[in-house]
Amino acid sequence: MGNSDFQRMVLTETVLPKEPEEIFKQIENFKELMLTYNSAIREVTTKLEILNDELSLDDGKNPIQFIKSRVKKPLSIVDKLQRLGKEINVESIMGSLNDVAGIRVIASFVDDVYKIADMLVKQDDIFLVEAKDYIKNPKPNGYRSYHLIIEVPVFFSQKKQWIRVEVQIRTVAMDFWASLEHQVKYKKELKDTKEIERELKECADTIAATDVQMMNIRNKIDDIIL
Ligand code: 0O2
Repeated sequence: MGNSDFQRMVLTETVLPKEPEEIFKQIENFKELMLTYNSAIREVTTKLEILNDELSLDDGKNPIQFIKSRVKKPLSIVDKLQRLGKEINVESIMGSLNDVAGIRVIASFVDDVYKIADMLVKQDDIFLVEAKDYIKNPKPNGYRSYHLIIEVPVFFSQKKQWIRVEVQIRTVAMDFWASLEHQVKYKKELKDTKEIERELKECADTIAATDVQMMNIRNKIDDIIL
């Protein structure tokens, strides 16, 4: 994400500070905020990588397949704040948005999703704001994933700041499904999506059953090996 996006946004009609000094102040504040969110992502990613390495020492298996992360794009931030009827400024971003820093953890098996979530929130420098279990309670469209909103302390030379990070944890199969379904939501050219939605729901249920079956097979293999 480029700061130039934000500069363009500030200088166009989206956000209209009155004075040039105000424009530069906003750009500087925004750059600092994005650095903070990036730092929070790095911290949480490192925590997850350490957990993954430690767990793989036990049995040579990695509960985490891979980790993706992103900081929300400036225009998406503005869109969301406007939808929420909030002002467009740093305080609003920090106070109203949970997902400016987003991490997606792709786990091997369903029980790994819970293991990873549990180990992360147990750490004493993590504050759990909210957990949503869309695996036990899937969305009506079939979406499954485990969501955490956490706060982590980010240390700078002069201050410590608690920063919110959204962590989505799901299996490879759930992630595959969500990527395709996301396109249906955001592709405006797609008009009549009823049949696609029905098929996606069917796939989501098949995937959920397969995920459980795969976990059971892994358990059987483990029992034989032990
Ligand atoms: P994007 O483009 O992925 O960032 P909130 O974010 O708290 O205002 P909500 O609905 O209370 O919104 O939070 P929730 O349900 O935890 O969903 C947050 C994110 O989860 C979404 O962010 C998506 O990334 C993902 N998600 C939730 N539901 C679905 C779904 O039905 N399908 C897919 N593919 N992803 C979903 P954004 O900002 O909506 O989208």
